[in-house]
Amino acid sequence: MTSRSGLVALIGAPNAGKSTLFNRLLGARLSIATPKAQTTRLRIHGVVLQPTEGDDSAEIVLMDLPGIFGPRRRLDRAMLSAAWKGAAESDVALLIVDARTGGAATVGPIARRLAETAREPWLVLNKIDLVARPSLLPLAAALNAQHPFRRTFMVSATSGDGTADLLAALAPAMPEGPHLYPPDQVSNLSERWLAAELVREQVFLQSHDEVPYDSTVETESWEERKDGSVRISAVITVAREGQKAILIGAGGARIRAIGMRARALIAEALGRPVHLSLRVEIGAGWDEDRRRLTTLGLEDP
Ligand SMILES: Nc1nc2c(ncn2[C@@H]2O[C@H](COP(=O)(O)OP(=O)(O)OP(=O)(O)O)[C@@H](O)[C@H]2O)c(=O)[nH]1
Ligand SMILES: [Mg+2]
Repeated sequence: MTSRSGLVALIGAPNAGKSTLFNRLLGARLSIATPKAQTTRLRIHGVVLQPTEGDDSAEIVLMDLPGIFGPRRRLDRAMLSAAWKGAAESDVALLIVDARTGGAATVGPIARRLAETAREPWLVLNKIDLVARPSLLPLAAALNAQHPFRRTFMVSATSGDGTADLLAALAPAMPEGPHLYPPDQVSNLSERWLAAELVREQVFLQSHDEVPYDSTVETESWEERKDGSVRISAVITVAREGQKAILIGAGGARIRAIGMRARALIAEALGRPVHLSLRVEIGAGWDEDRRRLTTLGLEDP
């Protein structure tokens, strides 16, 4: 019996559906996904153990990565560098393309660089539930004509269509080697991080314009209680006074709504009752501050 283990990068333009596909392949909601672009900021690992013919189960370490876009801030550059680093380290790199925008100018440069960076780039057309079937083959052919991909898949991350085939193909493509994660660990993300990310997801869903992009969330304290529940406090940092007022809302209505929804999702993820308290602080320039980005896991120390 041979043991297989490998790293699989999910790379692509913002909003292509990388995190949704990551969660679907994993069968768990580990990475936050929203309709807004540039939701993912950190590299997140998720482990899938996939049976293979004749082998032990293959360990597929999926890496969800930030989307590729034109960087403006130090935060953006750190996100971009995390994405390309993930592609370079991967055994297989999946280029996730929104099938509705596949031919668009954003995909070409990403595909070109991926062909230079990654050992084994595969093409994955996502959101096939939103396009007419006959348009998929010409799109796959056009992208393959620009950059020959070893394999091409068509999936819907939301319906799950095609995703079992993708996992079945990934397993034998993993190199031989010992597993990287102990059997009881499915992610590199700690519970503290996950809690902060689930609060940030609600900030993305419940605020608009530049507010989500100017916000970051950190878990400040974590207290396990005797009754089996956990008391968590988190701080949302924004860039300006006006953004703080927006997030708090009239009479505190918005921050209460964010807290209520995030609390329910954190409790579901942790499998135990959660008390969550949130506060909002102003940290002008946090997205340009190297030390701050390092504590957020986004810049190498
Ligand atoms: N209809 C449909 N919607 C999808 C599919 N996959 C993702 N979406 C939606 O597309 C939006 C973006 O999804 P994400 O998974 O956050 O995209 P992402 O590529 O991780 O985006 P960034 O982290 O910003 O780079 C969300 O509203 C998803 O629900 C799909 O297969 N079909
Ligand atoms: Mg994402």
